[in-house]
Amino acid sequence: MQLFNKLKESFIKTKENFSNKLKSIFAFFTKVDEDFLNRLEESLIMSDVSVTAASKIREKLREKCKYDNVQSPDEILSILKDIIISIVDCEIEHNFAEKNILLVAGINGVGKTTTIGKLANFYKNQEHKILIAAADTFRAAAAEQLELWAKRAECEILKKPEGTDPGAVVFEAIEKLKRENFDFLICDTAGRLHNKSNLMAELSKINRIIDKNIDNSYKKSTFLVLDASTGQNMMSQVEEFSKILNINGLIITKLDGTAKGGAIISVREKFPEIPIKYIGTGEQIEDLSEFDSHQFAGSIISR
Ligand SMILES: Nc1nc2c(ncn2[C@@H]2O[C@H](COP(=O)(O)OP(=O)(O)OP(=O)(O)O)[C@@H](O)[C@H]2O)c(=O)[nH]1
Ligand SMILES: [Mg+2]
Repeated sequence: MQLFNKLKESFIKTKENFSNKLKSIFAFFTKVDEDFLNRLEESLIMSDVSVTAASKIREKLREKCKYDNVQSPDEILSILKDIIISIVDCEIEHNFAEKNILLVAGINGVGKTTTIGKLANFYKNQEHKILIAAADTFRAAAAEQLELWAKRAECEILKKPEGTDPGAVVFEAIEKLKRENFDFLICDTAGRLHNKSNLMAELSKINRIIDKNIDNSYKKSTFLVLDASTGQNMMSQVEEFSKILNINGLIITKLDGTAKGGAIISVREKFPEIPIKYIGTGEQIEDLSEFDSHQFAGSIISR
């Protein structure tokens, strides 16, 4: 319950944004007609829901209301909530593999390093033995920032001097992972290099090194971190990184500070095959939650 309240708080700006718009639609409400559906669609689009997703929601709502002869605003909201759940729903993974490698990618400043600290803490609390690899060797002090997180989470880190080949860091970390029997290796990566093609080439190389040096007794997952405050821009980031990486999950950060949480619906509608694994709801180590579609929809849709 406490967690749910905390999550609700994190979505407060998105919720305000949504509910203010819904209120103004329902102020003129008489029945579910074209005028009402148009207004609802518009207000979704103004809440960072993509045009495609908004029109899908509108059509589903129209069908359902016609079929069930729905009239009251409360019934409509409850249907709207279910439609949103059906779009954003993803499975939560309750059991982790015995040996895991997580590659964490994303553009600069989205929250990769912070999220790795939170993830390490999250897995550590479930009695797993964690190693973090500081494969962002480009930005000055990146490894030191990660080291602070490793200290907070009380887990080991492998770091090398600035400018070291990040592939070499990851290679060494994999050796250590095998030798010392860690349950998780989490690799931080750079968000910015000299230019974008360098960044993508470096990530591809790190990715290849991981694939070459593990057998299938390891479960490798590639997570893309996205900053919710960039709204629908998240979609082009998924597209870009998908060109070079097989992304297994998304982590959406900074939901606590933005009204653009509606963009989550757009992302899930556009990339239904890529689940949202975690959400970031603040700057502290415990501000990470597994993404839960019911909680998300319940937090943003209410009167
Ligand atoms: N409010 C809030 N801030 C966050 C969250 N996650 C990260 N931040 C902040 O975002 C800023 C950037 O975080 P980093 O973890 O350094 O981001 P990064 O992706 O590693 O950045 P680069 O290494 O430069 O590419 C920091 O000030 C974090 O405290 C979140 O969920 N909520
Ligand atoms: Mg970083």
